[in-house]
Amino acid sequence: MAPYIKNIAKPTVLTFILALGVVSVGTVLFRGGDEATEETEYATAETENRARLLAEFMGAYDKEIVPSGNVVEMDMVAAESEVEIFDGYKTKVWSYNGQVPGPEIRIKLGDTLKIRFTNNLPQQTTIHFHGVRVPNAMDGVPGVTQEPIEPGGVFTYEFTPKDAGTFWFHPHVRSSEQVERGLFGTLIVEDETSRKYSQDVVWVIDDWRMTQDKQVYEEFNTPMDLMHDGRWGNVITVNAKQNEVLRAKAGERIRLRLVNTSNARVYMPQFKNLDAKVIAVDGMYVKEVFDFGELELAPGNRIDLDITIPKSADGNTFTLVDTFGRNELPLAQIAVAGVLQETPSFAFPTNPNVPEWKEARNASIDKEYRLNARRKAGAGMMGEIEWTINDKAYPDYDPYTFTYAEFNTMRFTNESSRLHPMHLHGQFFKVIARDGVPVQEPFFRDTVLVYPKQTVDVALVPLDKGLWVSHCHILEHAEAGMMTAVKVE
Ligand SMILES: [Cu+2]
Repeated sequence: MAPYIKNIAKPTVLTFILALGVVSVGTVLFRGGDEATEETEYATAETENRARLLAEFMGAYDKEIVPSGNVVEMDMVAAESEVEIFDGYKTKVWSYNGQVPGPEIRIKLGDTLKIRFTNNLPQQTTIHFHGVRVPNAMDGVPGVTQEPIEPGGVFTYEFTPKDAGTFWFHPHVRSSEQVERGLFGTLIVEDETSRKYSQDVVWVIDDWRMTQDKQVYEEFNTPMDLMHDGRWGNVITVNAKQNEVLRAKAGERIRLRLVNTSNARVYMPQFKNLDAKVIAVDGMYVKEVFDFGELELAPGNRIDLDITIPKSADGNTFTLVDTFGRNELPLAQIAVAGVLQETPSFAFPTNPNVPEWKEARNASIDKEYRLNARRKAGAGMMGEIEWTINDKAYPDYDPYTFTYAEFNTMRFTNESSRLHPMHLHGQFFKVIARDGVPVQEPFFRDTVLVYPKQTVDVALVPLDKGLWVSHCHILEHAEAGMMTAVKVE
């Protein structure tokens, strides 16, 4: 694997070293005494440490993608439609191409995806491709990267993904309503060299608040939703079914991709009596695989599993259960019938170049996001609340600037007593500490769950320039102001 930022990192390290010289000279000229010396030593150590952390990042992403010239073109229409989620009932939804989940788009790394999109909804909309490092103008954020697409309007999304993995897409206009009504789909970017899994399957996990007659409950952003952890529903579906079953043979090796498209519900999924290894998180391969079962799948998150069905399991059923809440909830099943004689054999796909960043603990925190809520100005005692980042509710925000291709750190400080899965567009980051205690997560993320009153420190080397929003992926919180933006330049 060629180091991705080979060309960038070397001059940048050099720049650090040059900067060091300037700092030392400046200090000697204008300040004197031990205090200044200590300060200088500290600054020197910090700068050198950051240079090493940046060097450690080299090669962490896929090699630089050269578009293959193969363009995958498709039409996509968002419109009102009906689907059968419950046997014998038609549920009114908003959907992409008449399907819920929307299309499972599969392309190969290097392919260019071109989507001619038509908005036949009664509202404005856009499409955001979650986790995909797209050119900024393709990021689908109204007022930031594009104008909203009016009812009847069209827009062409075209980009070449830079990373292989499991991604998904959804509107970024009134998303707490539009996603809940059924607007989401998946984008699978396959590796250039495919591995011979017996099956490669996506399970889209969604949570709905339905009425007795199996329709989407049409009050969105209720005061209760806003005050709590957003809209938690009463029906959980996998691929828009309540009883999704994956049929497999004993001995099969399956890549199973879990995607949480829920507005607000957090899962801690586990398989009962089935050994599954996590090979990717939020689309990106992990440094080394680990046992599945203790990783939250918060709204926006993806977890890719590598599962070998034991040869002895003919006739068995394995259930994926959610263990996040007090009661275990069954989500979907793998039903085993028959035996595959030869289990596919190959090494777990991993990315050994994910940096450990052990010394990130010694780097200072560059930016902080304080997450909180307040009553809206002029609202009464029972009035609406708004969710804030650094005391501002979107569209009011102060963008932070991150330096392109350098080591940056950021802290999410949750001052509230609610959950906030924080998502950053256009960049991957790595969690380096929780509540100030260094942690080792052997993977990058694009969304991290921040628990009440917790701080989560992350580090990133941004490689994609532009203005990128960062927001809580509890869509009701985002809709009520919990969104800001960072500039990468
Ligand atoms: Cu939130």
